[in-house]
Amino acid sequence: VISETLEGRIHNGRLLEASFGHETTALLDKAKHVQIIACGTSYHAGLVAKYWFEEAGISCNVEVASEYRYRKAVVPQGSLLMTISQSGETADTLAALKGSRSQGYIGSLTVCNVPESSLVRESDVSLMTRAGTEIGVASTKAFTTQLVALRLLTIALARRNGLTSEQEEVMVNELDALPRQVEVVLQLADEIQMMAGDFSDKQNALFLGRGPFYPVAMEGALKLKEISYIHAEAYPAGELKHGPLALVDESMPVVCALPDDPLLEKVLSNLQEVRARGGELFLFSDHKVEIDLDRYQNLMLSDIYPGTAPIVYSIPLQLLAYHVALIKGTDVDQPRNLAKSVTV
Ligand code: F1P
Repeated sequence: VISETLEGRIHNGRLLEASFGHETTALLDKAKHVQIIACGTSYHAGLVAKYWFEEAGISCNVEVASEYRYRKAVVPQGSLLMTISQSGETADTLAALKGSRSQGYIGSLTVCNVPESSLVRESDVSLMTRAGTEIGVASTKAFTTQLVALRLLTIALARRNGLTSEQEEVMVNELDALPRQVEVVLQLADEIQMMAGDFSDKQNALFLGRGPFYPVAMEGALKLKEISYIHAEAYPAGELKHGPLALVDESMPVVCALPDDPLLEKVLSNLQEVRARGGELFLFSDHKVEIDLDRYQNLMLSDIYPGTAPIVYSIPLQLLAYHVALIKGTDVDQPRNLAKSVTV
């Protein structure tokens, strides 16, 4: 087992490049296809990575381990199995990895937070997220660090497909700017607390997103469910008209991240549909985005880079769930019915 850290090469506190050891690099170089397997929050991190890997020209599928382990998967030639897990002990993910041995994968790589875990022991190479101890049952910092790890992997994979040194520098600089951007988002806590007040009497909430912000919306909905017990669902914004719109009325809060990206106009038109049915909008938008809607609450985020925007926009959604839970008086660290590691 090759255990590597993910800082890349750091000089004077600056990330200079994303570099992995030669065993990891050799495995990444051979991979024609990536199959990601994970559960819960880690699965959502994998879904974000799918968008990133595909942008880099690498084909990728993502599946929950609890299904994959029982399926007779047909594995394309040259496939790399990638597992993602905070604990490294999730029984479904571990079983999927063990079962994959006879399926013809070129190797297995895990993105994990616990060096001495079973998943790390059972994988060919492992990348440690080093998020520290997750005290709460609901993953938060494990999620953001998993995304950082997956972004570094995206750089490594993109190199094979002709990533220029200028493009690589942009991607590395985006990661380097993350700590400062996260600090700024954390300063929105008071405003997010105010927003959270409007959720405490709600039974349901809808989270919308497009592109990599769809899995970000899934993660926002999961956090709200896990710690505040409000029923929350995420939908790709374009699917709204295929069913969930029937649920939207004045009592339905709709949460949406609005980064400055190519799908923005489409998302805004989906939000018009929500407003036309009286749905209450809670938005987190890039400061450059012009919002032409009749009523909404919005918090603005500035100078967020496109490559790392899914990481930054996850944080206000985590904070929203946290403040709703505090207002409702639920235990944010120990939600009912949930275990930190699901080992059975
Ligand atoms: C997967 C997971 C977590 C969730 C909870 C139950 O764990 O679904 O995402 O927050 O703790 O387990 P892991 O494989 O990432 O440790």
